[in-house]
Amino acid sequence: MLIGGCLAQQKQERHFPSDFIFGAATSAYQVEGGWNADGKGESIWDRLAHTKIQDVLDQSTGDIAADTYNNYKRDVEMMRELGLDAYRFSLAWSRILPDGTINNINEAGVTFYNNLIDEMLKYNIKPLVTLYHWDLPQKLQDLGGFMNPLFPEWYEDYARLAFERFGDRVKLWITFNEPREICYEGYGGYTKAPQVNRTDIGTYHCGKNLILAHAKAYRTYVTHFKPTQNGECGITISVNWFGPLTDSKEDEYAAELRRQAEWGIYAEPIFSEEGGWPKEISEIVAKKSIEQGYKTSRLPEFTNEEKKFVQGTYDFFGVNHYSSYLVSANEHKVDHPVPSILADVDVGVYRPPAWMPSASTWLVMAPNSVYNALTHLMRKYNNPPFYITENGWSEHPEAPLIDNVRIIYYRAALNSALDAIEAGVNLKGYMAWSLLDNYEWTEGYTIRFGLYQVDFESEQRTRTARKSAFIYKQIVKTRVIDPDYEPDNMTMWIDEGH
Ligand code: GBH
Repeated sequence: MLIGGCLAQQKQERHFPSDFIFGAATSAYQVEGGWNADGKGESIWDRLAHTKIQDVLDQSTGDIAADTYNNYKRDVEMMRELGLDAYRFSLAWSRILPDGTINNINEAGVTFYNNLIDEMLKYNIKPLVTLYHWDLPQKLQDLGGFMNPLFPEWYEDYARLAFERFGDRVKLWITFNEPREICYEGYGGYTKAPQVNRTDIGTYHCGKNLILAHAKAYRTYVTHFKPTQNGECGITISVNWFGPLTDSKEDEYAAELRRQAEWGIYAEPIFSEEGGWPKEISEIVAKKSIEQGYKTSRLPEFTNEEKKFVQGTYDFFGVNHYSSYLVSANEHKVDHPVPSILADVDVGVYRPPAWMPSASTWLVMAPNSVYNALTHLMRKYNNPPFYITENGWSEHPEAPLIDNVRIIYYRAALNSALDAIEAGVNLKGYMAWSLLDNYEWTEGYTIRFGLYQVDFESEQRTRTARKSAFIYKQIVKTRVIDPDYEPDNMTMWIDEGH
C-alpha cells in the first residue's frame, strides 16, 4: 500500500527541470502577412500562392495570414498569458533582403524584427530565431535556389547580417527548419515551394548545399559572433520515429534505411563521428545510379575537406517531432517515382488504425513517440543538447475551443519527453507548435495547430485561447503534468511578473 502510494505519487510529481525552456513556435510566412509591406521582396511562397493557387487546398494565400506584422504586440501578450520562457519565430529573408543579397538591405524589415524582439525581451521571453523556414527570396530561386553552388555564400551573407543586427539580443539560433521538407518536398517533389520535382537528384543536391550553407553560417557565428554574443547555434531536423514493424532483421534494417532517407542524410554529416552521408545510402544510391545509366552517383559525395568543414557544426540538435511510423522490408510498399530517394531505399511504412488520427493525414497519435525518437538520437549522436523545436496536434477549423484531443496529445508528448529525460536525454526545452492558428502551407487555413484560435474572417485576426492553452500554461508554471487539472473558466489572464 505504502509503496504503491509512493510510486503513484512519484509518477504524478515528475518535474521538468527548473531551467527547462518552455515555449511555442511559428514561422514567418505562416503568420506574418504583410507579404509586400514596406519594401519586402517576393519569396517562393508568395510566388506559389499567387501563381499556383490551384495547388493550395482552399485557394488561400499567406498575404495577410494572422497579420502578425501588425499584431505582434498581441502575440507577445499571448506569450505572457501562457508564461512562456521562449518563443520560436523565423525571419523572412526577403523582408530583410528583398532580392536575397546583401547589396540591398530593407531597413524597415530589420525594424519589424527589432520591435518584435524588444517587445519579447521587455517581458523576459527568450527569442529562439530560425533563419530559414522555407521562404526563399524568389530572386535567388530564379538563379536555382538551393541547387546553385553559390547558395552557401548567399546564405552565409544573410546569416551574418542577422547575427550583426540581432545577435546582441538573440542567443539561440536555428539555421534551417527541416531540411527534408525543403529538399525532398520542394526540390525532389512538388508538395512544397519551389515545386521543382526533380525526383532523381533534387533532394540530394539541395541537401548537400543546405548542409554546406548551415556549416558556413555556424562557423561564421562561432568565429565572429559567439565570443562576444555568447549564444548558441544549431539546426532543426524533422525527426519522426520510424521503428520496425516486426523484430525481424529485415525490418530492423528497413527501418534504419527509412530513418536515413527521412532525416539521417541531414543529421549524419553534422552530428556523426564519421561525417558525410550515411554509408548505406551512399552505397545504395551509387549502385542504383550506375544501373540506371547515370555516369556518376545521383548522390553528390562530400570531399574530405567538406566533411571536416561540416562535422560538429552544432551547439544543439533541434528536433521537430510529431508522430511515428512502422517500417517493413516487404509489406505495405507503395509506388514511388523511379528514381527518387524513397525508391532508392524502397521499404514500406504502416500505422496501426488504433493510432488516433488528427486533421492532418500524416499526423497520428503514436505511443512513446517522443521517447523513441530522442533516445535513439541520444545513442546515435552521443547525446548532444536537444531542443524539441516543434510538437503539436491539428484539428479542423470548426472544432470547438474545448480541444480535448489536443490536450491528450500534449500531455502524452510531454510525459514521453519526461521519460526521455529520465533515460538520460539531454533535453533542454520544448516548443509547442503552434502559438496560434496559421497558414498550413498547401493546406491553407483548413488545418489548425494553434493554442490560440485565430478568426481569419475578422479584420483584427482575433485570437482566442483554446482550452489547451490553459493546460499548457499550467504545465509551464508548475513544471508538472497534472492529468486532472481543469481551468476554472475560459478567460485568460497574465500572471504577475509576466
Ligand atoms: C512542420 O512540418 C513545419 O515546420 C511547420 O511549418 C508546419 O506548420 C508544422 O510542421 C505542421 O505541419 O506524410 O508524405 O504527406 C512538419 C513536417 C509535414 C513532415 C507533413 C511530413 C507530410 C508528408 N511534416 N509532411 S506525407
